[in-house]
Amino acid sequence: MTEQASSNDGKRPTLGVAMVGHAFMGAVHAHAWRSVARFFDVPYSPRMVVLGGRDPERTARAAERMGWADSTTDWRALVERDDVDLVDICTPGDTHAEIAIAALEAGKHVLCEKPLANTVEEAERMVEAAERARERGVFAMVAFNYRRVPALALAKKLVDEGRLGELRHVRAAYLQDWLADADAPMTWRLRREQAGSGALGDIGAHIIDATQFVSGQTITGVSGMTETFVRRRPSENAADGMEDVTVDDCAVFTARFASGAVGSFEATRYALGRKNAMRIELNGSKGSLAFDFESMNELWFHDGTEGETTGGFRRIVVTEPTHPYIGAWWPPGHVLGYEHTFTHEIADLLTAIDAGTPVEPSFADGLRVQRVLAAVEKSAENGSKYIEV
Ligand code: 4PW
Repeated sequence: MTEQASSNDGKRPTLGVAMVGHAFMGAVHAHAWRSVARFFDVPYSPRMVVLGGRDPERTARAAERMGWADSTTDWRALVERDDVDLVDICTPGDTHAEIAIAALEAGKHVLCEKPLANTVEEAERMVEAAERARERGVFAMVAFNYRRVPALALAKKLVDEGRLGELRHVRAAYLQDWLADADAPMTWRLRREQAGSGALGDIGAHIIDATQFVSGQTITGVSGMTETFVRRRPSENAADGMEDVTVDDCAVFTARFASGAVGSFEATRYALGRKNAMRIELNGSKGSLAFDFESMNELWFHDGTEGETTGGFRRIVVTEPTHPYIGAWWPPGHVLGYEHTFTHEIADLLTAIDAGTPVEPSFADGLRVQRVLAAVEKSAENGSKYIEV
């Protein structure tokens, strides 16, 4: 580990950051690394030291565009660098365990994209590595960014304050449509060996984490089904121009929560017209909450204690400085976007590293989600049998 928190001319100490992967997630993480210290009073000034990728020219171009000082195709050398304090992993799931464990063993903090891994076994090894690293003051976070949507952070606050009372129903759906066209080309997200699973792990993982986070309850059992609607897709990698899709296109499952609440979950890439509709509704004995990411600055709240005359769902526009994270940004009514959730995540991570307080979501939280994903797949393979998590 380098001289982290080394002096920076009396300013905030620098924290050397390396990132592996520079596609969609890499771009949004890089954006957050660039902006976090400009808007949040974080304890470190991140220095974007090096970007890792597979192709030297593409990686160098991405580094230049995104603001990384250097680039490399050797992630092993990247995690060993003395000027790197934290490794940010934005690669497909099949590489998460190897890179994260190597980085933690090298004494680097880790931020790892979700789902944590492709299997429960990999996730368990990552948790063990994170626990060993923690004893040396090294932190690991899994990037379930939606926890840092201000409206969902507010939802959690309302639940924690008891505004919903006893939780009864959780209703969650993550709806996209980018695969609805049967001619859409093959991508790594449709290969089990790279992605682990399909819609289930990619977007179902988000609603599993988000509902557990907001409700404060863990999922204890599931019954599910999965489907692959288009089994072969155009591919440059295949001799005959077509490649088998080896993951689910959609997953539907019911769940029990530790408190006795029940939930329904749906993850699909075939909901025509829905682009990134991550929807969550919670119904309790005293009130209800509803959220849809396509209107991410809004939270709907019904206070059942108000009575019928003035009750009813009301729209909270989550842009007030008193709302979570908003104080760092714009005046009321000037809405935030997808990218801000990553800035919030990194702000919280830097604060926790400095304070030595637990980082959330931790790798253990990531493992918890991984166990639910595995249980849904097992249930689907066994005719939707109820499987305990
Ligand atoms: O993590 C998710 C991705 O893998 C994202 O938040 C949305 O769904 C956008 O792309 C996928």
